[in-house]
Amino acid sequence: MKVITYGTFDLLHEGHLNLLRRAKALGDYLVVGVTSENYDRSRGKLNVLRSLAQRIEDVKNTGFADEIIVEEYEGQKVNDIQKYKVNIFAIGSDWCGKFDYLADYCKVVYLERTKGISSTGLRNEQNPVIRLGIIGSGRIARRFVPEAKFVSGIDVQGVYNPHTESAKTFAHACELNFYTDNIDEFFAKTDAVYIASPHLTHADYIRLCLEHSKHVLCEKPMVLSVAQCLEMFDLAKQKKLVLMEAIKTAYCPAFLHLIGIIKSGVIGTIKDVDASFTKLMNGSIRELDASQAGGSMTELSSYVLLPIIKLLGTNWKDIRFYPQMANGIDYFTKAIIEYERATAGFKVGLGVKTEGELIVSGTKGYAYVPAPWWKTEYFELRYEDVNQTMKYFYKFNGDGLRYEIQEFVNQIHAPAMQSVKLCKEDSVVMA
Ligand code: C2G
Repeated sequence: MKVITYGTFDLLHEGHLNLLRRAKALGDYLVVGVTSENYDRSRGKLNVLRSLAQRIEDVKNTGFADEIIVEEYEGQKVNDIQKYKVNIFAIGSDWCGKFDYLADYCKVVYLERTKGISSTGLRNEQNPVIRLGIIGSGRIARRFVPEAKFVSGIDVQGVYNPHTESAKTFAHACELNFYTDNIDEFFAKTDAVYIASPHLTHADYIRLCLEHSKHVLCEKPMVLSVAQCLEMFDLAKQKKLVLMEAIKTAYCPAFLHLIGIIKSGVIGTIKDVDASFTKLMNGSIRELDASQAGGSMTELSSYVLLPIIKLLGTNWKDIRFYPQMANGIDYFTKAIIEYERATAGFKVGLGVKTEGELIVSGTKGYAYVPAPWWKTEYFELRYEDVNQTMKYFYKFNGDGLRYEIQEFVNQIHAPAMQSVKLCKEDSVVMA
């Protein structure tokens, strides 16, 4: 009798051991499917601590598995059961009913789950839940709170705003534990801070947070000068704290895959990167207000610079801007960047609409990412021979902020590391 079971098996514990022991006892040959990192991410498990290789090793060391396979996609179970000629599918009782559809292929058994132990519990024991506070209570902050709920190990506790009424409304709407206009009270109740205040206040808040030993995730543009950027990162390093710029695309799985695949040479040598991001805005808002550092560049250039820097590096030779100005802000800017052996260009606008696409041109072909490329969900690799076109599909869950929040949590737990997804050098060039 062949039995199959599946799981992440993160921080392998007594519950997993009991499950594997009982599954094995149902027959005489046990196949264990261990979930891949990508599959876990796609099903919303963003918090797994051990790598796939480590988790496979852990399962192997239990001695219960006769064969270990990797589970990479939804729907794989049906294929595996047929491929491995499985008689029994076994899984813990927390999944009761969810896998009844497999009964068309083999017997389905739900084994009683071991009470009082879970990977989530162990993760929280290893790393106590981070109490996060938000500075600022505007539109971005409001989208952040529900997204943070998808990431375990972090809990949004409260909000600070010198305008008490705004903080109060925000805290009630987002069901937070507290709101305050007193920064000392705010710091006493938090371990880490998300800064979502107006651009010109970022630098002072970052400094203040770091001086109070708080990790910082700061909305883009983090700061508006190279000198300030270097100062902030130096201070973070000296205090052994995490400082991260919140550019959501940089942490999004599909965007990371796009960069990785292009870097692997599938379109030849990269010769040009062209990115566009425009968002029409009206009214008396911060984005259009010169006195609050508004304008297309400060609002949107972090996004378009991201693929350029990630693909062509930070050593550009020359950069030229062609802005369209009104009321002291650039409502549209086109820029051309020259590198030693490549070029790049971008368009950003708050008062001009363009197609928001990203095109990376190489000597063998090009990558085409349709609008909105900054919420990367789909891209194509295209060649002279149209029959060679490759299409890639992904999921971009919710507002997509959960990926940057997860990276922030990971960095806090491994503070010796700097995020490779968006590092100091990238932020400095953007500044
Ligand atoms: N388990 C258990 N008792 C616990 C914890 C987990 O019996 N206290 C069982 C789960 O029910 C599952 C297995 O151990 O059968 C692995 O659990 P996880 O690592 O949490 O993996 P899970 O997300 O349940 O993966 O395709 C993946 C599978 O659908 C399930």
